[in-house]
Amino acid sequence: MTPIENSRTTKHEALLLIDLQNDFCPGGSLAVSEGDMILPLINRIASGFDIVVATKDWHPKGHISFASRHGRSPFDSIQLGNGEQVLWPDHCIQGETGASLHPELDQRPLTMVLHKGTNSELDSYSAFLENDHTTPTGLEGYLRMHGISRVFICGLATDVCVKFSALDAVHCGFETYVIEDACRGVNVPEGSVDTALHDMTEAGVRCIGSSELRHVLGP
Ligand code: VGL
Ligand code: ZN
Repeated sequence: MTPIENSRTTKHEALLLIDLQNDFCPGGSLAVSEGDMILPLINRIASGFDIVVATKDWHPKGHISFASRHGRSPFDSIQLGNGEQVLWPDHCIQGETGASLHPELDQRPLTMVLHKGTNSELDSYSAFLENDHTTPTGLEGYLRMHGISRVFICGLATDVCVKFSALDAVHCGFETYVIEDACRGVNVPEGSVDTALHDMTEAGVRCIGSSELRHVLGP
């Protein structure tokens, strides 16, 4: 019997959709400029993959990354046990509307939804490891179980969770692509998105445009 081939991607490729949540889109508490504009493109890309993981930043109230917990202003940074922690406005609180996936995201292609940042005392930017760079989220095991060797990453925010996810993907040994035009960044301070793209490229991440995904999107 011939194998059933119903996808344009190979069996070894997965798509990671990072933090496409209301709070990171215009109107949200940590809105990324144009964060919602990438959703139509992401929906087109996702429909071509068999394995699609959506991550959700999913913080308890009073999370250690919230400026309000420390009586500080958003975007200040402080020293914590694991190094520098940027302080953010309260965002993506478990079960609240701000933490929901954006309504324009087509959820039908999703094969897994991963919640991260759930420990009130530890932040988690990367989809693979929490910010102690040790505690696994389980994503690596999920991808390996499905025989994945190549990952494509897009979403929010280029200079925070997309960046740390891509760096860890490389460290885990995945061939790693970031689809630049399917990402948007916080860009505080100004220039952070360019620095992130540079750092990712240095580390072995391939930063590409969605037009290079012809095998997924069609001609
Ligand atoms: C993120 C800041 C704080 C992100 C998450 O998803 O990029 N940024 N928490
Ligand atoms: Zn967060």
